[in-house]
Amino acid sequence: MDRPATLSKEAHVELLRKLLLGRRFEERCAEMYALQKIGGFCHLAIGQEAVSVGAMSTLEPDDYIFCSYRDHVHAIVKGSDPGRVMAELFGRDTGLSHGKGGSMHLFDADHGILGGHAIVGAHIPLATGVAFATKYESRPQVVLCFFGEAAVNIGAFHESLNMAALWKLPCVYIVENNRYGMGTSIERASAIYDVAQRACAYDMASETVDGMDVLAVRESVGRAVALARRESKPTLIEARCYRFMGHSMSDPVHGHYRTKEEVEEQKLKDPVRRYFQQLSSQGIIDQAGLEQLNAEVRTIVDAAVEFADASPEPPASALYEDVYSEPYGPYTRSQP
Ligand SMILES: Cc1ncc(C[n+]2csc(CCOP(=O)(O)OP(=O)(O)O)c2C)c(N)n1
Ligand SMILES: [Mg+2]
Repeated sequence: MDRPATLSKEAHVELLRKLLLGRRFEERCAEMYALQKIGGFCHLAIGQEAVSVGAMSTLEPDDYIFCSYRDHVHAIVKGSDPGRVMAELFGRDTGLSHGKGGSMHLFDADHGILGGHAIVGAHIPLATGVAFATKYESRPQVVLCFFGEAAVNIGAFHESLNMAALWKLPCVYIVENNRYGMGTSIERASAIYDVAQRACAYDMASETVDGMDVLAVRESVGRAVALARRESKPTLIEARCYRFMGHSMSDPVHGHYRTKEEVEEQKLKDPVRRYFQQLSSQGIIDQAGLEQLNAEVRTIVDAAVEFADASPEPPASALYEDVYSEPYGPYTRSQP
């Protein structure tokens, strides 16, 4: 793909830096999981980073995102402190959710990150509701809602898309189609494989994009975000990508549902290496520049691990905190 004129050399390098940060952060998560520093479920997005990095590069800082349990890279790229993300994974009090949410429930309202959701597709109506709220209150924010291709067969997906199209809501639905829902391929679970086609039922704009190409994702989501921001209209984007690891850290990389050859073939499209090669062929960065970026992000990841490891666990009394929410914000009714 040609380099879009709108991106400066620095902006290209920044995109590559974010891809590298996501990759190095999650490689370290895998190590920390093996060392039992991280417990519970842990789903890595290694191989899929171009979707979140490309999509988020089109946002303003106060825009909102919702995502599934495969959420570490999304949170960091949207602005969460990597140390607080790692601390959450470690179950520490300094974590984004005070160690009570864990890997699947990263939440950082200050950066517009409204979860981290473990129930497949459950956040699609929530994202639709927040898009409704921004429109209702005439606020300029848009919402990006990320989910896997297995979520498009649940009822809430269809109910949400119908309402978003009917009420013209500023929501961009981004399907991270990595071809598998745990060990079930899309061919075994879905009547149609062309996920973007689902938008036709709701007369909604849609695009299919190569989710292993960060610039292609950026362009596609950029169009959708502009449509949402200027005309308050939703879009469904299918980003075709691939996860290089197992479904979660407790699953094998290949399992019985895909072959080693398939994984190796997909790794040839590694979005991080591919973008580096693209930039290096254009003279934007060389091997030494890549090594410097890698050193920079490794320092950030090292510091995140140190911070998490040195942080205290939440006190036992925290079990009783945040169970019920206090009423707040513009919807709070005055108490009698
Ligand atoms: C409602 C619901 N049903 C089943 C599960 C168990 N489950 C966890 S992840 C997953 C697969 C989801 O696949 P996909 O949406 O493609 O996302 P990916 O893991 O590939 O990112 C399933 C079935 C769940 N969490 N929620
Ligand atoms: Mg999937």
